[in-house]
Amino acid sequence: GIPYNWSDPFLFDEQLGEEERMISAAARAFCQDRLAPRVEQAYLDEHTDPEIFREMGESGLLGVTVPEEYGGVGASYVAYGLVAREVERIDSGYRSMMSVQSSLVMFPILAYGSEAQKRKYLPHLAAGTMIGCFGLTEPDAGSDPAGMKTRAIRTEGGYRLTGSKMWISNSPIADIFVVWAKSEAHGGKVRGFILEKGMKGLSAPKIAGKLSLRASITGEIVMENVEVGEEALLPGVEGMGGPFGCLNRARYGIAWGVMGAAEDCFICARQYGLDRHQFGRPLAATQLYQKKLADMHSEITLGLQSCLRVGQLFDEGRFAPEMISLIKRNNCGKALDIARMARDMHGGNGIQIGYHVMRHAQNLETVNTYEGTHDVHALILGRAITGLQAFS
Ligand code: TGC
Ligand code: FAD
Repeated sequence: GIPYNWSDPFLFDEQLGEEERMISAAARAFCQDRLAPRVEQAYLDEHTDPEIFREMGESGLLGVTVPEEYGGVGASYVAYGLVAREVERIDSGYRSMMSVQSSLVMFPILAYGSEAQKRKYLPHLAAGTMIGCFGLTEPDAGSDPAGMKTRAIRTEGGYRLTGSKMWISNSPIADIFVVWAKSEAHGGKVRGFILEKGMKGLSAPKIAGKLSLRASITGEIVMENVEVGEEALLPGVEGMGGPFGCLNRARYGIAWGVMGAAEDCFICARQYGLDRHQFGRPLAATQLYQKKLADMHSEITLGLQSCLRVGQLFDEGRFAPEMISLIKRNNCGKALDIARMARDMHGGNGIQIGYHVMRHAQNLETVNTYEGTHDVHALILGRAITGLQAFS
C-alpha cells in the first residue's frame, strides 16, 4: 500500500495529462493572485468589474476548448473543467462570468456560426475585450424554455425581434447578446441570433438586490422591435437542440466548478477546526467535527472523479446529456450541503465575509437552480431510467 494523502486521496493529479496539469496550475495562480484579493469587496458592493474579462482573456481562461485559430486555447474539456474548478474555488460568480463567455457565447458561435461570425467575434471574446451573454430564460419560461414568447419576424433585409429575457448573466455589461427566439420564417422553430449593444430597441437593465452571486452582474434583455440583418442569424442550428447544446457544455463546467467551491469550504473548515479550541481541545478533535469533515472529503473526492470521467468521455465524443445532468445535479447539491455544513462548523465567525463559507453557500443556492434546477435534472434522469416523461 501507500500512505493516504488527504489532500489528493485518489491520486487525482496523476490522472491528468501534462497540458491539463499546466493549465490547471496557471489558472490557480491567476485566481489566487488576481481574483481572490478583490472578491470580498466586489461581493459586498454587488459590483462586477468588466476588467476581469480582459484579465481572464490575457491569462487564457476564456474559450479554453475553442481552437487557437479563433483566439482560444484549443485544449480539452477536462482542461476547461479544471479551469472552472479553480475559478469557482474563489467565487461562483466569477466562474459564471467565465462559463457564460466560453460555453454559452463562444461555443454557439463556433458550433453554429458562419465563418464571418466566427472571425468577427471569437478573437475578441477570447481576449475578453468583448463581453457576451446568453438569453434563453424569460419571465414566464424558466425550467420550460420551449415556452418562450420571444419572436423573430421576417423583414425585408432580415428579422425583427420582440420579447424579454430574464436572469441573464453579464447582460448589463455585454457587448453582444446570443438570444433564442421563435422564428416565424422558420415554421416557429427556435433560432439563435447575435445582437449587438446599441441596437435600436435593445436594452439590458440590471437586476439589483441579489443575495447570491453578487460578484456577477445579472440583468434582463428587453427587445422592442429590434431590427437585425440576415447576418445576425446563427445559420447552423434550428430547434431547442441549439440552446441545449450550449447548456451541455456549461452544465458540465458547473459540475467541476462547484467542487472547487466545496474544496475551499472543506479546507477552511478543516483549518478552523484545528485552530479553534473549545472545552480545552481543538474542535477537530471531536467526533462530530471529524464526521462532518469525512463526509465533505468523501463527496468532493467522488464528485471530482465523476467530473474527470465525464470529461474524458466528452473529449472522446462519447457523452450523453444525461451524464451531465447526473454530475451537475449531484455535485451542485453536494456542494451546497458542504458549504452550509462548513458555515455551521465556523460558528458565529461563519457568517462573516472574511471566512468565505457563507458567501459560497449563498452563491451555491443560485448554482443549484440555474442551468436546470436540481429537480429538473432529477426528471431528466427519471425519464432516461423509466422511459416516462414527468415534466408535464
Ligand atoms: P425535450 O423534448 O427533452 O427536447 C427538445 C429538443 O431538444 C433536444 N435536447 C437536447 N439536445 C442536446 N442536448 C440536450 N441536453 C438536450 N435536451 C433536449 C431534444 O433532442 C429535442 O430535439 P428535437 O430535435 O427532437 O426537437 O425538451 P423539453 O421541452 O421537454 O424540455 C425538457 C427539459 C426540462 C429537460 C428542458 O427544457 C430543460 O433542461 N430545462 C431547464 C432549463 C435550463 O437549463 N435553462 C438554463 C438557462 S441558461 C442559464 O441558466 C445560464 S446560467 C449560466 C451562468 O451564469 O453560469
Ligand atoms: P421555475 O422554472 O419557475 O421553477 C421553480 C421551482 O419549480 C423549482 O424548484 C423547479 O425545480 C420547480 N419545477 C419547475 N418545473 C417543474 C416540474 N415539471 N416538476 C417539478 N418541479 C418543477 N438564464 C439564461 O438564459 N441565461 C443566463 O445567463 C442565466 N443566468 C442566471 C443567473 C442567475 C443569478 C439566476 C438566478 C438565473 C439565471 N438564469 C439564466 C435563469 C435560470 O436558468 C433559471 O432561473 C432556471 O432555469 C429556473 O427557472 P425559473 O427561475 O423560472 O424557475
